[in-house]
Amino acid sequence: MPATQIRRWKTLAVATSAVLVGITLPTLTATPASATTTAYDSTYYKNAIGKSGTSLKSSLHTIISSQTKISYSAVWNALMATDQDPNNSSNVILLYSGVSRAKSLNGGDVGDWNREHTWAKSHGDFGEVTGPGTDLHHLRPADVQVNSIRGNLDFDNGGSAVTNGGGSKVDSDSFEPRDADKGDVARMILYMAVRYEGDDGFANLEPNEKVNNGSNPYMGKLSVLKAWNEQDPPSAFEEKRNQVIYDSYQHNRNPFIDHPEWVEAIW
Ligand SMILES: [Ca+2]
Ligand SMILES: [Ca+2]
Repeated sequence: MPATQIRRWKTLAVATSAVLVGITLPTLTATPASATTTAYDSTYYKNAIGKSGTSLKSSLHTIISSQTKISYSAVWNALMATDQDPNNSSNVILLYSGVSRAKSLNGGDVGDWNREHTWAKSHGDFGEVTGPGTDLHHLRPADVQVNSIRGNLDFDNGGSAVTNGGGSKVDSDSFEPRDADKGDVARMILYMAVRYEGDDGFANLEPNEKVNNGSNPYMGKLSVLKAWNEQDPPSAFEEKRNQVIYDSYQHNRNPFIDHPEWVEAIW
């Protein structure tokens, strides 16, 4: 056989391998969009890497429970930093509505923004004392009236449009954030489930498949939150606020913003 033909076949074999690799890779990475390695894998997350299920949840709980806690009054100024409008440093971006509003309009009147507990504080009854009630990883600026409409509802798809809600919906037993906030909400709720395991004087918070959870320490619906995590991957805004909380306030991270694929690895 001429040497040139052997070379051609070898070239073909290499090309075929490359194609096969090309076919295989998308299958291997068919987890949520940001299933990537991060700068923190070899440091902050080193004891969690390679784990899954309850083992991963337990490791992450230990890692993220090492944190600084702030008072509820300090939350105001913290949110002005974590949720600052990237296009206007005088404003914050409000959860659920997406509205950009002056930082100075913090308060309780119509037209103000206030401190939304994404994990409703009545679900586990942790209130506003320092702890889950002041944890910046689930606290967001929200319009006073939109916050009131969300109330302590569980999360699910469906309902009618919330007035000035940016596309968020509500019905008698659940709230659906606008599309751009769906993944944020999912990752905040699941952060709370991992951070609070009942070992620090507060309730063990967990997601479940129900609505109407009331004052039980549960938040639904897990299947919907998992879908939202995939549908709305972490944005630059969400990643920045995670970094600001880590660098300047609590010194812990939301693992699901760094590794959204860990939602499926645990639940
Ligand atoms: Ca988002
Ligand atoms: Ca928990």
